[in-house]
Amino acid sequence: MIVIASTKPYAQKMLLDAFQAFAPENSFCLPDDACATQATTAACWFPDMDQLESLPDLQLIHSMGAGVEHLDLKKIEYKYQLCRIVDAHHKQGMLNYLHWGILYYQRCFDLYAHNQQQQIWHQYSQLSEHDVKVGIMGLGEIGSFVAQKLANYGYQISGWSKSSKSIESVTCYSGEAQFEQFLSQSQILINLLPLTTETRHILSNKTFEKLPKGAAVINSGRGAHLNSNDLLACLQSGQLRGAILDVFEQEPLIPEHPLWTTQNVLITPHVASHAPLKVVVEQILENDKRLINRQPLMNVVNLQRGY
Ligand code: NDP
Ligand code: OXD
Repeated sequence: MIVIASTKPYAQKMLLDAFQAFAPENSFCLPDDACATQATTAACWFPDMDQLESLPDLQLIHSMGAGVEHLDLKKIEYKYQLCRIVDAHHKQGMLNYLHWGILYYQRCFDLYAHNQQQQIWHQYSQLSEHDVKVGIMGLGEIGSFVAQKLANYGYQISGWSKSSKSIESVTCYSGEAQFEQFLSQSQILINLLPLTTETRHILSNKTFEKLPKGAAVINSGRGAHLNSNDLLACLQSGQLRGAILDVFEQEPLIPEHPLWTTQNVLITPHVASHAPLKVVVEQILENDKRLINRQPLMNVVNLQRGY
């Protein structure tokens, strides 16, 4: 039995609709239903952990997305297993979003949008993929896929991760010691890190000042990776050319936030990529089945690392 658990009304509705559409009848319930006492797995997005802790048979907390920072890992540790979604469509969706973002700068669409407001007709030179240096922070399930595909398109790709990696046609850096060298190669910096205590506010002055002057930033990791005051200052000074932001510390982004109206900032509402809901439901059901049959679970999160 799966219990659907989100404190966010939009996510609770989305999950309930998805389970109604794709799961067998009587295989899921809401936390207040009587059958929630039989739930072995919780499908979660910002769940109420106190409520979940009162369910006697619960063993598995399952994120409905790739990220798990919306969960209180301290409460999960030692008590529950934790799994997340890993999916091919999800990776492809992110590749599409990031390729669009790279082209936006590569082909100067940011400059043409600006020029249009002033009725300026000016043609910029056309860069090829080989002329564009892209740096990807995070070489996990999604980052390594994106890095490999973009390298195949002909971009000069560097990647940065915690442990060292080897990916064909991608220059791989790892750890604090190689971060600066990685940044110095990144005309377009993409963030695909998970949010942990180590990566919070990693997109700050200290990072931006090590990028080549006029670099662009695309944040499709998490909002709290970004120090938005530092971003605004670096856009103002010209250290950064622009930013594409998909994720925010508070979502939805509040109406009065200066990012909405800053020149050279392009905002999307946490849509860089979503796994299809059918896949989300199928993976959660499959993991619940494996749990009950005492088989190894898919896409287990390492609770010590926090991702
Ligand atoms: P993974 O857990 O598979 O990969 C995480 C990567 O980040 C790994 O390569 C890891 O290094 C690296 N990393 C973690 N901590 C550090 C650190 N301190 N220093 C350097 N590298 C580090 O995650 P996914 O690829 O599946 O997803 C990444 C994130 O993308 C998600 O957590 C989520 O926040 C975001 N996301 C956003 C979406 C959106 O629509 N905006 C959609 C999907 C995901 P190592 O390999 O050495 O462990
Ligand atoms: C996420 C997702 O973690 O959509 O953002 O999977």
